[in-house]
Amino acid sequence: MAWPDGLKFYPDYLDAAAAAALLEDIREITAAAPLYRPRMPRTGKPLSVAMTNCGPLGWYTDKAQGYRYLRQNPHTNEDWPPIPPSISRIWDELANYQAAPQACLINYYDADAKMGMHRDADESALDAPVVSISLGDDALFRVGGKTRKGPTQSVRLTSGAVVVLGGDARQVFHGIDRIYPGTSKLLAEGGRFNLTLRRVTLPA
Ligand code: MD3
Ligand code: FE
Repeated sequence: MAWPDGLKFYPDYLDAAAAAALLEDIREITAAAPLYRPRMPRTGKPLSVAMTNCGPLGWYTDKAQGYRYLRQNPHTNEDWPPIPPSISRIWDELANYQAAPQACLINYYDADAKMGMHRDADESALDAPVVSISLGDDALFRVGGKTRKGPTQSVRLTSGAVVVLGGDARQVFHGIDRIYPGTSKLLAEGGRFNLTLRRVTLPA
């Protein structure tokens, strides 16, 4: 089975020094906008992944209002921290899009966290790619097609890997089946960060 059209995989995009520098920037962001446990719409069931954001918009979910993008962090009532150059440069290098990213969702996976198969559909700018950056422990990423049925394939995402999901791949089902604890020494506490850079609204 071939990769979905528009999925580009860069396994070793960041070297160890670049990954460490990016992690320092993530530490500053999580100091200002601490990781929280998002909750599913309606049920209020917590996700196993902890999240925060940087950028003008942040992806958020809670029981009462469900999935949406917010200009301010409901936990601090402040703007989300800005996207640092260590992150925005990766969009500039790979996204091939005429406008800047508006949201950088920061996911943190501990040894037991996973993310079920889903599509990212809360953005209007579906012509823009999503750029994903992995740091820390390896993860088993699963990608399918545009419907929930049908074949899937899996790839192990290692620290420093970048995936660009554009074109048809922008709307495919995907998820994280598991983390491989202890496979990276980058995070002292273990686990994995994944950053996804997103354009939310259509550029003017
Ligand atoms: C394919 N994150 O935050 S990144 C997410 O590793 C998300 O944390 C996973 O799925 C993670 O929504 C996977 C790879 C990825 C991200 C966004 C996509 C794949 C995608 C959007 C559309 C299609
Ligand atoms: Fe996703």
